[in-house]
Amino acid sequence: MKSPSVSVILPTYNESANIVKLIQAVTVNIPAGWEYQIIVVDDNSPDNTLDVVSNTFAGDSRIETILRTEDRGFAKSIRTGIEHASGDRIVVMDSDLTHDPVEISKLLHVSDIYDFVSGSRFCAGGSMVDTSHYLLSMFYNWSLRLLIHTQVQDNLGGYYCARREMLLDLPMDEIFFGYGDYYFRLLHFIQKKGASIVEVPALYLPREEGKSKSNWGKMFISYSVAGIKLKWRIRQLEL
Ligand SMILES: Nc1nc2c(ncn2[C@@H]2O[C@H](COP(=O)(O)OP(=O)(O)O)[C@@H](O)[C@H]2O)c(=O)[nH]1
Ligand SMILES: [Mg+2]
Repeated sequence: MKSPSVSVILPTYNESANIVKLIQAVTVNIPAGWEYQIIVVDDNSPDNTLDVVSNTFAGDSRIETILRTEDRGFAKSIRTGIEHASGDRIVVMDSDLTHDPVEISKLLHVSDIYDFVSGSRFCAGGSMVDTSHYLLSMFYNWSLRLLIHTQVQDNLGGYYCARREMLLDLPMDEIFFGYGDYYFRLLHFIQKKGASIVEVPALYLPREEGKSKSNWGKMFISYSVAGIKLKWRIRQLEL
């Protein structure tokens, strides 16, 4: 019988100080019996993240790199990774070690039953080490849920496992643009499709090395605009 397989997508921008530790941690957390592929999708990081990966894991064909130089961006990188992937399941996670690879086996296990499994900070047992970030995100998630009526509590987490075929069948152009806002568009279109979604608790850790590219003020505005645009789009599609 064919072994189950997973592709882990790691979008990177200037993560040379985190990426090796992350790939090693992902590798040890893939359950026995699973085939895997780790795809680092990099937007031409000036800190040479991709060279660090290629040099450290040279000769290991399970670790793949994709260099993007055009039409760059976080959500578009994730789309590139998904379209390149060959595993039956896809895991997407940030590359700064905020998403703990220790959750991978749980995500994979639950994805035997559900089409989409979201590692959530806000369901029972989920949390975030950075309390102010946690509270702000929680407030923001309430507002988002009021606006777009997603069925999950964490609409901005971005740590998930899904069936590849289900993801590829989504309207990708409607979803994969922008930054973390792509995640609530993804959840909306999965929900609309009638696929099964479940949240499992996850603890989000502080970024280990380097700096976040997010700016709270800008993010607040751009995510709010993205939420309103999605609401508008939902109305158009329902007409
Ligand atoms: N490929 C790609 N990855 C990005 C880009 N911006 C951020 N990332 C990666 O996306 C993840 C989340 O970014 P981060 O700066 O930590 O944002 P935060 O978690 O919202 O504070 C990290 O793995 C980054 O390296 C981008 O433009 N392109
Ligand atoms: Mg981060």
